[in-house]
Order: sequence, then C-alpha cells, then structure tokens
Amino acid sequence: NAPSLAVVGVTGAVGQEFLSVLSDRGFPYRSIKMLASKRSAGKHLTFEDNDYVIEELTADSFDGIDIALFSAGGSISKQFGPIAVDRGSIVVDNSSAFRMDENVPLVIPEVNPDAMKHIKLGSGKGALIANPNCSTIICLMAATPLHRCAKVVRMVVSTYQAASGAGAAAMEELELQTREVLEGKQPTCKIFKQQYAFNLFSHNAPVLPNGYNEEEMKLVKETRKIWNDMNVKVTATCIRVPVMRAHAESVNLQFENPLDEDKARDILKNAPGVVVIDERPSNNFPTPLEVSNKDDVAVGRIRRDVSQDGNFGLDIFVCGDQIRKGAALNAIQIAEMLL
Ligand code: 11C
Repeated sequence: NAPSLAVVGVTGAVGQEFLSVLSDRGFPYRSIKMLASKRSAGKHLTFEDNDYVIEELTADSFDGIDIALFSAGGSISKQFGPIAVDRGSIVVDNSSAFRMDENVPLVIPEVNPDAMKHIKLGSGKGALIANPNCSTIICLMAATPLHRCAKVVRMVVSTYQAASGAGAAAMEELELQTREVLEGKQPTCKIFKQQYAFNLFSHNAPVLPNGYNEEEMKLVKETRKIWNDMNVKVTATCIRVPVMRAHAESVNLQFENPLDEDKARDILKNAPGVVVIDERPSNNFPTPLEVSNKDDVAVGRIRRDVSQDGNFGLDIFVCGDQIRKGAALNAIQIAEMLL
C-alpha cells in the first residue's frame, strides 16, 4: 500500500525539486497533497500529468498523511511539524528547526541510516526526521568514507556556496544583478544587502557572539551529531559565491590513522553517491556547473596535506548540487528508507 504524501512549501525551490526527484525516482504514492502559504493557495500545478490545486497549509492538512516533506523555513516547521507528528505523519524536515534536537535523527542515508531505524511507516506513530544542512551533507558525503577508514580527528571546511541555498528569490536576484551590471545599471539588492553578481561575501546567516556565522556552526554541530562523535574538531568559513545551484567546499582532513592519497581515491571511487573527478594532467576537477542537476557529489584535488607529517592529512575539493543532494534528494532518500 503506497503512502499518502504531503509537500509543504511546494512553490519554493526545494519544494519544486521534491516533485522532480519523486518523479525521477518513481517514488510510489497513493495521493499527494500540495501545500503552501495562503498566497499560493488556489493556484494550479501539474505533476506527473495530473492537475493539483495548491492548498493552504493549516493544522488540518495532515489528516491521513503518511509522509510529509517539509521545506518552508524553520518557523513553519516549528509550528506545523509537531502538529503533523500528532496526526501520525512522519515528517522529513529540510529546515534547521529540529536538527539538534536529541530525539530527532539527523540523517544522510549513505552515512548514518541506522539513526532512523526505530521509525516505522505504518505504525500509526508520527515522527520527525531532520535533513542536515546542505553544506554538511555535501561535505560528509566525501569525508565519511575516509573517516570510516582512518578516523577524522580534525576537519577544516571552506565553502563556496550557491545562490540556491538562500532560495529561489536569491537565484532570481543573481540573474537580475548580472544583467544589470552588464548593462551598466545599479544592481538591485533585495535579498542580499550587497552586490552579489561579480562578487562574493561572507555567508548571510547571522553572525554569533563567537564570530562564526550560523552556517559555519551548523557544519561543526551537525558533523558531530551525524558521526556520533562529540570529539571531532571542526572549523568552517562559509562564503556565498555567484553560482546558481551547486555548492563547492574545500575540506582539509586530519586523521588518527594514516591514509595515503591513492587509497583515499580508491575509497572515494567506491563510495555510494560520490564520483571522483581528479585529473591532474588536464587540471580537470569538480565544478559547480558539472554537478548541477546531478545526484552525485563530485570529489577531486585529492592530495596529501604537506603541512602534516606522514599520511595523516588530506585535502579534497567537493562539489554537490545544493537543491538536489543538499536538500530534496537527501530528504526523498530518507523517505525511501521508510518504504
Ligand atoms: C545556504 N545552507 O546554502 C544554506 C541555507 O539550515 O537549511 C539553508 C539553511 C538550512 O545558504
């Protein structure tokens, strides 16, 4: 018996990608409810040749819903996630609202599927499962297979994050500003307070008293939770770059046990959801454009860290589609594990 689904935030960039991924993967469902804010209620959308009317999200939206995919921002998740759980739905939440809640599994299916094994579809019991932040997912897709082999003790991450992480409106702003700048006009700054086209800046998440921004601290805390290792040392610098929909990350790893670069390359070649692009002679390495609209995370620049003795350090460069593996695909893989 196929589950009944609800998509919360269906008009957003991730909401739309939920639908594409459901369709691409032939996810089975007996019904699907399209939910959004009052503003979009009543609009029509076509999905798999059927016409749907978008409904306003209310407390009653979840009656009879088996799996609810949420991507409408943290405050909507906080308000409606627990309501959906009360009505017996399993919520896969793409926001940061519940990620650090110790009762909520934070899952990357290739990394820690066991964290959600106690949650059963059809038990009549609702539950929350959190989708990690996109930069964490993309980083850990590559770092985890190496961590399993040699145990990461310290990780330094520098991100180059795409517009999509800030939503569809940010993607539109990047496109508009690019045109405006090329036409010699003043760029329109609505989503970001500074010029985005032909520029880059520190991630727009709020800066905390310790000087890190929230995006950076998500990498620190989520890694510890997903790896179930409170001792792993993580530091990050997150930067927004004028790229449309895929994040890039430079990741420096320090290991407890030695791991040479050839073995690391072999491990990554065999890792699920990872593709290695590491052609030194032609200087061909992963790019955000190459992974856009793709499921796999690409890894390259795999090399021994010369600042560390022996084979205890590696540098890698990772690119992944932020909307897909960074959000919608990961959530739907979680839902697939429930089937
Ligand atoms: C970005 N990762 O690329 C972000 C935004 O916790 O889900 C998503 C925030 C989150 O800007």
